[in-house]
This record gives sequence, structure tokens and C-alpha cells, in this order.
Amino acid sequence: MTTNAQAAICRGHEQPFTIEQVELADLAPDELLVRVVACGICHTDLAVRDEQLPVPLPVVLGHEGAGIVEAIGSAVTAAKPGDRVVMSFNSCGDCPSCAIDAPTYCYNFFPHNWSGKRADGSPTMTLAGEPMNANFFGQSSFATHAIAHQRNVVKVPDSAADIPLERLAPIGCGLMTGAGAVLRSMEVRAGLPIAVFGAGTVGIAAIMAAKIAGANPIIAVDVNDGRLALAKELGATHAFNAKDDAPGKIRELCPQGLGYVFDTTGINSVIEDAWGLLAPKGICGIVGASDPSAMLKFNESQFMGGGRTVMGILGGDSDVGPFLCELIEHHLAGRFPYEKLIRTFPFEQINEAIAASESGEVVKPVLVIGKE
Ligand code: CXF
Ligand code: ZN
Repeated sequence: MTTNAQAAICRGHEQPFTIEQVELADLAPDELLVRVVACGICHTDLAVRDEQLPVPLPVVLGHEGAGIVEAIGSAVTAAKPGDRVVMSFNSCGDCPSCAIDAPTYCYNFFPHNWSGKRADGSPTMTLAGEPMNANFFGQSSFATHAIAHQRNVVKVPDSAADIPLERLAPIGCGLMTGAGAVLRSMEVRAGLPIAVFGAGTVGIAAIMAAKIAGANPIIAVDVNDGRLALAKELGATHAFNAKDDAPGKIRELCPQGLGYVFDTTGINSVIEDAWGLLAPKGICGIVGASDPSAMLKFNESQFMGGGRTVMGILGGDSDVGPFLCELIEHHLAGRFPYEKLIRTFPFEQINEAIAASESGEVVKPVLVIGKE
């Protein structure tokens, strides 16, 4: 039996999102029907709208959804009807990366997340009887209902029963990416200095995680003084405006170099400057979306002689369920106070929410789509 839903259709950057009636397909055995309560907006949604990523348009985006399970396929064990869940990215479960619990590097990432259909090519959504691209990150949560998969649904632990889903929703992408980069990818060690370039959701999540890891000092770099102030409130010990010789100031503060630099900007010159700040054995983590044709340059003898690492990072090396639950526990304990980044908007104001993100006014807009 198909399900009717209201979904925000994205037809490209020249048109606003419009909320229209769609139909969701019958569930496959490993899928769940989730009534979406809230969904965060991430820069990747906007990169798809702007055709910077190979996702077909028109499409229903949204990949930081949270909601309540309404129905499950015959093989689902991850959650049951009535459970509160958060959704994250999807993966195949069969490839060498999935085999070592590294699903952010799934060999079959594209068909499971970005093809607009299920990996077998079948549509999960129709609009006026015609297939509509959806299944974005295995969810498409800019909608009242989403079809999700066993592998990208996490049941909210009972300990978080009092945390509203509109706060839990964004944990499955940008926050997980920044925190995971520090705690899982780079495995930041206590007492070593770190600099984080870019104080958006990913950068500030990295800063909160660096504080959890005991890094010191924790240096935030951005061009926006408001964001730098927020970074300091949430864990940065120092904040430097990038327009004001940040590398020079960092050198003065840490003359021996940094244990870690983490780039969320994707800007070549920023990454190359950041790399130049590393101490021996230092790690340069790179997560920012960059120009696909960009090439980076590093000095070979510094690279080899200092045992330095340049590390590409996707999704903070999250293993989905266990890591999202770990972050929820940090949040409950007050160590991951990411609610300070959020502003909520009603679903109907999706275009206003996107504008607030793009102007830099709001770090993490969250759409409230349904009632808990
Ligand atoms: C993704 C990238 C691939 C792994 C999960 C997170 N980023 C989305 O914005
Ligand atoms: Zn995202």
C-alpha cells in the first residue's frame, strides 16, 4: 500500500523548493517507513541543488532526518513501529569498507545514497504517478514521511527519551562528521594542539570533540567573528580571524607546531597553510568540499621526514549506530552542547531556512516537519 506524503521538491538553484504531494512505494524487506518529525539542513543538500554533486534533479533532499517509525519491512530488526529514530547515510553492508565498519567509504556509496533510486534501480517515490528522484542518503527527509533502511536508522536510546527529535535530527551528518574526524579519524591525543579551519557545524563539532579528547590549545580560525565567538564558547581556547594572519599567530602560539590541523573549508590555500603548521607526526585532516579539479602541493621532505599525514575524511569515519549513540551520551552529559548551533523553522519555511544558512546567520537550521 503506497503512502501519501508532502515533500519539498528541489528543481535546481534557480527555483525555490516547493512542497508537493508525493507517493511513497511499498517497503522492501530491509526498509522502514518513518514519519519525519524534523530534519536538519546541511551544505550537501545545497551542493546538490547547485548541481555540484552527481545527484539527478528534480529530487527530494534532506539527510538529517529524525522521526517515528510507522511500519517496517519483514527483515527489519533495527527498530519497530513507534520507535523514535534518527537517520544517517546509507551503505551496502557487503563491500570491504563495510566489512570493517567503515561505511562512510562504502564502495557502493553512490547507488545507495545519490542515484535518486534504490540501489536496484527501483523508485521509492512518485509524483503524479511518475518516478521522482529520492532515497537521498537512504532517506529524503525533507518530507512528512521517508523510506529509510536498516543500515541508516538508529533507534534513539532510552537515555535520550527527553531530548526532542528536532534536536536529535542533525546528529547524523555534519555533527557526526566533525566530532568523528577528531575522535575516530585523527584520534586526537590529549595535550596536543589542534587548529580547526572553518567554524560551521563541522568545525564547531570538531572543536567540542577536541575538548572532549583533551587537546590543548584548541584554535578556531574563521572569517566570521560571530562564529569565532561561538567556537570559543564551545571549547576553543583561542580564536583567530583568517583575515588577520592566522598562520602567523598560530606559529607564535605554538612554535613547535601543531599535532593536528583540520580543514572544513575545502580552500586549497587554507589547507596548504594549515599543513605548513604541523609538528612532526602531525595529521592534516581534510573534510571540506573542494573544487573537484583542485590539486594540493606539499613539500615532500617535510611530508616524509616529519612523518606527517594528510588524511581525507568522510563522515568522521562514523560507524553510524554506535558512534551516534556515543555522541548522544556526550550531549546528555553536557560535553557536546550542539543545541547552541540550532535554529528551528517550520517545514513551510524551508526556503527561509536555507537563506539563513547561506547568509551565515544560522549555523544549523532544522526544519520542524511533524509533531512528536
Ligand atoms: C556525508 C559524506 C559521506 C559520509 C556521510 C556524510 N556528508 C554529507 O553531507
Ligand atoms: Zn550532510
